[in-house]
Amino acid sequence: MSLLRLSLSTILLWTTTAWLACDGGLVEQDNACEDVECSGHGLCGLFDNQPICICDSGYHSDGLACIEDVEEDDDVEEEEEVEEEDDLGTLIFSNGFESGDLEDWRCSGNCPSVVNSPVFDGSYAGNFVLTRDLPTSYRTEVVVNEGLQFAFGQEYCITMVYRYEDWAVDSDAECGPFQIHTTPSSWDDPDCGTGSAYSTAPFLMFAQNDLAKFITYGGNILWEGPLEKQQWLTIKVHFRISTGSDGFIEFWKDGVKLGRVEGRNNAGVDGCGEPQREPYFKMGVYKWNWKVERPATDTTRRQLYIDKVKVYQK
Ligand SMILES: [Ca+2]
Repeated sequence: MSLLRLSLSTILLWTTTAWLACDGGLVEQDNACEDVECSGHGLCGLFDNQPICICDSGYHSDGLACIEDVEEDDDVEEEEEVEEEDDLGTLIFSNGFESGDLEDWRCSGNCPSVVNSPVFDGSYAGNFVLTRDLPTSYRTEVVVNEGLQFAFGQEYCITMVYRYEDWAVDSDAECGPFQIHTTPSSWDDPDCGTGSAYSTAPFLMFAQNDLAKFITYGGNILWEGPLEKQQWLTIKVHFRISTGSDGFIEFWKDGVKLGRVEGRNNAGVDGCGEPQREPYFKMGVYKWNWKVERPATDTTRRQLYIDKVKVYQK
């Protein structure tokens, strides 16, 4: 079967928390999904403040219908290909924590630490720990100090290495090891409100239960597989962010190409109708349900290591 779709558990998550940008952009439009039945094969969720169908596995959305997948899907290539030593482009950012500190990074929430064991490359790696009793109970992330944004219409490659360390199975999901975060113009507009301004991310990685997932714009799961702990994992993403039809995203894990999706992958306007600015790179752990006390699971700790982050422009 081709493109994997959102699981039922993720659908429930969507409807209860509206993880529109992996950033808690809760949109209160309870009526928007009224009378939307999704052909009986999915559930309605909000996306760019509009109802869409989040279809069951084996189905994909077509308007407000859920259509059964066929083996051949023009949008997605799922053949496994061994990564070629291709031209990644011009290196525009590289950090493997080799300064021994966070000199290239600015913390969002709690700061990670820099450790000398385990490392994938060189002498140091970033150690991202999130526990519920930290000053920020839901976020240990960093962004690039000088800013790292992705121009619309431009091709980039991101490569990075990460390692889930302490990651008990939890039905309550989180972003990690990275997300490409939208930049709504209305972010700081008090008339709009931060939550309302967000829209769905171009792509991000996500963990839930015992699965790791690579999720693209609109909530499509481009890849999901076992959440492999205590081993270094390598990913590469080749992409063009676009508010039009010429966007694409390709994803490799451990040298194996796992999918490609084409088309629009960033909203043209934010949740308050203002133009979107270029999205930016953010990495670490973001577990939005820990923002508030929820009757969820008893998991209290997340830890991952990150090393050898590189960004290329093609
Ligand atoms: Ca390193």
